[in-house]
Amino acid sequence: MSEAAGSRVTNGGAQQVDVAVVGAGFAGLYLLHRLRKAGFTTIALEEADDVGGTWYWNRYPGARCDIQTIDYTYTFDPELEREWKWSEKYATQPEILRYLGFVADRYDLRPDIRFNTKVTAANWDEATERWLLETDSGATVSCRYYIMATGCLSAPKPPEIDGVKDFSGEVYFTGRWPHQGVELAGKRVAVIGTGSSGIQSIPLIAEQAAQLTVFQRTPNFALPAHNGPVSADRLALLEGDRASYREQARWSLAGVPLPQQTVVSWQLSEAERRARFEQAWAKGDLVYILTQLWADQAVDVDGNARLADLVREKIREIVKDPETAAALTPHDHPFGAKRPCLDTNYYATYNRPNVTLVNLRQEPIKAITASGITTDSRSFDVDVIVFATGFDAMTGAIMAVHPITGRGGKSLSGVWAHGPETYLGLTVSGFPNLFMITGPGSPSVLSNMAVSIEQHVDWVVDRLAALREAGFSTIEATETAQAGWARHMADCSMLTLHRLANTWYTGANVPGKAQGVMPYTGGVGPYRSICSEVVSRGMLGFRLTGPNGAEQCNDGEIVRLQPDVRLVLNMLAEMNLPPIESMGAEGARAFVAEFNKGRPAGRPVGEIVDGTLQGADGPLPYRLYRPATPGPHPIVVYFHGGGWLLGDEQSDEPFCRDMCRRTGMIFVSVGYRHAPDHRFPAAAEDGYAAAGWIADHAAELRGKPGPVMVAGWSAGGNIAAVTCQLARDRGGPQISGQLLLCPVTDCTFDRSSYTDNATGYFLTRALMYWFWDLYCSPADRTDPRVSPLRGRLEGLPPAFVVTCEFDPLRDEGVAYAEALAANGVPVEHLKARGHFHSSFVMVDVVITGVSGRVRMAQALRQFAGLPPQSEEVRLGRITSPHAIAAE
Ligand code: NA7
Repeated sequence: MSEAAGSRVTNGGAQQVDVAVVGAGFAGLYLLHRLRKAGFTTIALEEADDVGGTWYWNRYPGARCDIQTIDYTYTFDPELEREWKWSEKYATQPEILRYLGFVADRYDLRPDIRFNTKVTAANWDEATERWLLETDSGATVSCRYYIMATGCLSAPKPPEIDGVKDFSGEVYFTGRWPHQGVELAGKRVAVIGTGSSGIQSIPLIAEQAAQLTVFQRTPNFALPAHNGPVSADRLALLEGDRASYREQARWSLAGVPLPQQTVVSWQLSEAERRARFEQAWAKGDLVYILTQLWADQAVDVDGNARLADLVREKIREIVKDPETAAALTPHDHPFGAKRPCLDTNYYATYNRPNVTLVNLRQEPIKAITASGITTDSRSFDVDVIVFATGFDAMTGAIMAVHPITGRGGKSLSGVWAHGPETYLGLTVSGFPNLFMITGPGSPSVLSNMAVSIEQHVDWVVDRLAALREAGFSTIEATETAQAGWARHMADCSMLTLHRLANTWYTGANVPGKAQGVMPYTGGVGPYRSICSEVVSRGMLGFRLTGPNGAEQCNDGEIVRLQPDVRLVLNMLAEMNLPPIESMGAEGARAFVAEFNKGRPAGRPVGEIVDGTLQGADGPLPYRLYRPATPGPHPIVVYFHGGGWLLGDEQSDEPFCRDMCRRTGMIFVSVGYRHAPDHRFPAAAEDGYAAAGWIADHAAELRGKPGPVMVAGWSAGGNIAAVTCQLARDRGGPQISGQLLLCPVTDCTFDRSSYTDNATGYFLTRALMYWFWDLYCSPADRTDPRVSPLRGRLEGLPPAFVVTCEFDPLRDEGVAYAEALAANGVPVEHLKARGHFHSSFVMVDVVITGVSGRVRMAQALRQFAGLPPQSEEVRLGRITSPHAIAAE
């Protein structure tokens, strides 16, 4: 045991340091190095007698990393990278442990680590603004900052099975495997658990044991690791340009430099999908197969099922006994929603004569007895029981290991009783100067941990140095910021399928634990940019205080946009486009056409027909989208967006296709005339004429005769609203409902959404001014045919109005919905939080728009007097949190 350089021991006996760290694994070691370089006095407290963390404890046979080791490594020092060569694609536990020991020695970290020391309590002292730590050795530590580098999988889960104490044989836990190894030769061994630890160890245990019985509760997806030397192509990539390789990893989604897939599964033929899958299967790379097959594999149940089915086929091919194969085949969770495992001969092990699989779903364990394990239907006498039953993940090591008491005597376990709440996964409101590395709310276990650890550590140490520089002594997340982060976390997790599985990611593996997706699912790169944004916005969401009453607090939420909207807007910002209004009408049209060209048209519908209808002053083109189901279908007359100037009957094709599929209705998108050649009221009169023509020709269009519905986005929403008023006043056509998506409804620009969202959300105030100028002279603007809010609103068809939070048009849409309701029109209003003007029509990229479109489709079906469609019911269910996918 040694004392941190520069630290002091006071009269009370507590060792005084600037920063105390718990844990000497990957995170703790790098923290020590960075803190020391930044000039902080530091000590790390470590329960084990050596460095290594997870890799110190998990010594079971076959323990390896499941991210390729050239990626699962420190990158902060190119010299270190040059000095250490990994021997395998996936290093074994002993090699990783040697590496961490090498790092500790190379940077002379051991003098600042107090081994064999467990923290037993941590208390925030308001008066001194310091944390006081108690330890099992009796020594105490006083520190300004307290950092938990405790790892995500360090607190093993108790076995939860009666009778373990009665067992007369040997008991081992994979997470606490004896250092001297275990002699299994000739023994009858039971393994309980088939997560990564079970799947890695079972093949090796089977080779040694006389008889191995595996007790499986839930089958897991496993993929061959194809371990061996580091793959030559990856190595070449790394060595070709190490700095850029590492930088790409830092900005990637999972912390491994792989591109983002754009092709979705239904755009590929079955043969193409199979070829991609076979290539991935042969690669033996978890991150590759989790991200590189098709873009919808991790976000869409159908896209995921296409991949999961192929993995299931492989299991059936490898395992000879069909009953065993069936038991080993997962059906209760999407592929990747639970962490898939990398294996070496796992499935083939069940073809060995000395291996038996017991399916606990059919015969649950009743108890452990003196001689072995008893299930509902059998007893198994064994000499050894290996528990590979996992961990109280993410919060276990932080919360359960020792009481942490923050401001006002509040305990962390009390505050987290209903689930962990953090700001950025790094801090907790009410716990000043406490940090967590890879805590709940950080990308951590859904990423390459090495990359996430380095990012967290750099961010925290840089902040501590900046606080010192600015003369602040405390830092604490605000409640607003923390609540905002929880909302953002929930928004992100709605995008993935993790919420559809019961896993240690969600806390479901520990009886009684609060449930919810704990890691940040928004990706490593986006997370990194958010952390940087917190700093660039003056430590947004943190309260900083210092001596003599110094205080700074920029309160607020760091991400208010939906996560995919944020990505789209960042991408658009990076394109540095000139303002659309500066392009001129022709230039703007060409730009929009080019922009749309790059986007997929959308999923197939039954039929697409182009034709011509009669407008107010001559023929107009239309495009009709017909569902694949038998007709005749109700008809929706659709008006595209584009400020009365841009777009055409094809420009909202992804939205029309999507809505056609969801509603089971015909969508007829009208190519109305555009400004500036055709100014007000051309578009309005065309809209009205088109609705009449379509209603009159419903049978010819193979639609259902009778009332039609109207729908439109933006200026198209304006035309749809106006059409309803004109139809009422001019004696038809009959309109049974209106869907107004971000409609233009009025000609005043003084509502706050015009100011709040004037720039930065693609549709700008300046662009709207330009549209208005080209379409409509000031004298005409109060005409209800362009400002329907100024028209008579009684007697209009029921409406579904959608407004988006970050849209200049938001407040006039809100005003229209309210005015309709005030005039007795049945109105449903969707106020889309975190969305922008284009959210719902960017079908291919703004996935969080799905639930809104589900509601729009339901509304249209209701207008048409139809029951909710079964697909909607399904989509409605899968978008509700914590539902289990039963497909
Ligand atoms: P995991 O992945 O949590 O796996 C634990 C396994 O143990 C899993 O199959 C569990 O089944 C099973 N288990 C847990 N408790 C019981 C009881 N009481 N009875 C029967 N079976 C039980 O932990 P690992 O250590 O394998 O892996 C953790 C991570 O480390 C891994 O994801 C990688 O990231 C590295 P269940 O699924 O809960 O039905």
